[in-house]
Amino acid sequence: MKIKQNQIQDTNKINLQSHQEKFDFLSNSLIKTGTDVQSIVNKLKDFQVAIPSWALGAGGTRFGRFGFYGEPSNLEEKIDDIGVLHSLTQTAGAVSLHIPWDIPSDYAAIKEKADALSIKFDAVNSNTFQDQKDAAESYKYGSLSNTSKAVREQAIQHNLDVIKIGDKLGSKALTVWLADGSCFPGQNNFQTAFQNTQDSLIDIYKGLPDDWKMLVEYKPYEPNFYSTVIQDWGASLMLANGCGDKAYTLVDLGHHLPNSNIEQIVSILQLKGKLGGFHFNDSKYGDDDLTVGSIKPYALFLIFNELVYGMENNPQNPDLAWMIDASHNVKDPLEDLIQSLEAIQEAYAKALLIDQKALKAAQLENDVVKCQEILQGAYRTDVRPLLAEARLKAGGALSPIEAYRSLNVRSQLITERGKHTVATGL
Ligand code: AOS
Ligand code: ZN
Ligand code: ZN
Ligand code: ZN
Repeated sequence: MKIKQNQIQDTNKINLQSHQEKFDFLSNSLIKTGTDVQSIVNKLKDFQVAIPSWALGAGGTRFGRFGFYGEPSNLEEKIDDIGVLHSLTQTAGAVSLHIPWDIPSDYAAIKEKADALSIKFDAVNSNTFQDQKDAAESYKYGSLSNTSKAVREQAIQHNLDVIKIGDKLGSKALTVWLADGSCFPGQNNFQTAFQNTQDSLIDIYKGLPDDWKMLVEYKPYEPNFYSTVIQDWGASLMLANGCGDKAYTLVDLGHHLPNSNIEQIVSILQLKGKLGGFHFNDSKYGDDDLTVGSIKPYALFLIFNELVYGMENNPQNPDLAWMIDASHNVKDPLEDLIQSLEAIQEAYAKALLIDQKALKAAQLENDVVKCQEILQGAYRTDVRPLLAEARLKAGGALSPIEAYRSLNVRSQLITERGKHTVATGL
């Protein structure tokens, strides 16, 4: 399944005139307020978000899983699916692989396929939260933090293997997310678990190529429900600092206790040059992994406000690895990812509309009302014509969901792959 340029252009024809009217109206009114519309459109065009290889099939919960027809059942098909997303949205130009779910059988062939679809290999993810077939040691009681040296060594070696696999594909970062922790008070010695994790991460770090980054993800709970070794950004930052300059904190939006001020975390990490990566999703309760922007779009906008500020003012912070970390229980995964990509671009565009100079001035005058007006003025603008314009310029669809449906992508995938396929993943 591959979408051709002329198919996209055909679907765009129906909406072209109304898009032009909407875009002209918006850009004329923005230009009057001194906004550089072209530069915003260009920034949107350049913004690429990695799709994780495990988000292309239906997820599930411990209560069950409802499959989705025509799911990709191997890495080639997963990359094909991302190709579909990228050709429609022009925003999904990268894949984030999960090892061992996605070990390529033929590296040259996979690279060629990804190249042909303009897809890059972003951060690679290790997995020490599941026992692998024929593994000598079990991660039941932890991996990098385990009290057993043999378990820790196995987990370290797995991460080193993941780096080697990623290196062959052109990845430049390793994301480490640990399920390590404890389910009951007294089960673990917090200090021993943390120190073991630090020492193990240092061993992995030693195997990191010079131009690579290590991204340390944190999460307050689940699957362990009493304590998690890397519970928050503070723990992640300490571990990253303990490793060295190439180690950074990774923020997953779903990995905070309720009402955490994520935008502030993001801001301070950038100030310290230590924000390395981002997992987008949305949630009402915890790590719900729902469609980006579906529950708390204003919070997402405030986070993007800090990201935009950081990208402009914090040269000490590197370029970030952007990824969607979502799970799909009831939606077509590809439609869900299209919605997420749209929500990310929308929040980014609104943040780019913020008049930073005026905001600074209002802050210096302690004009609290004005500060709020500036943020909310940007937030309340309907920026969708800017997104559509960026997609149009890049060769994408004016309305990706409409195009996906009118091109009957899912039914073609079912015809090609059959109904009862299962994607490897969560
Ligand atoms: C788990 O909760 C984390 O969000 C991870 O980033 C990710 O979902 C996992 O590593 C899947 O491989
Ligand atoms: Zn994540
Ligand atoms: Zn998560
Ligand atoms: Zn998540």
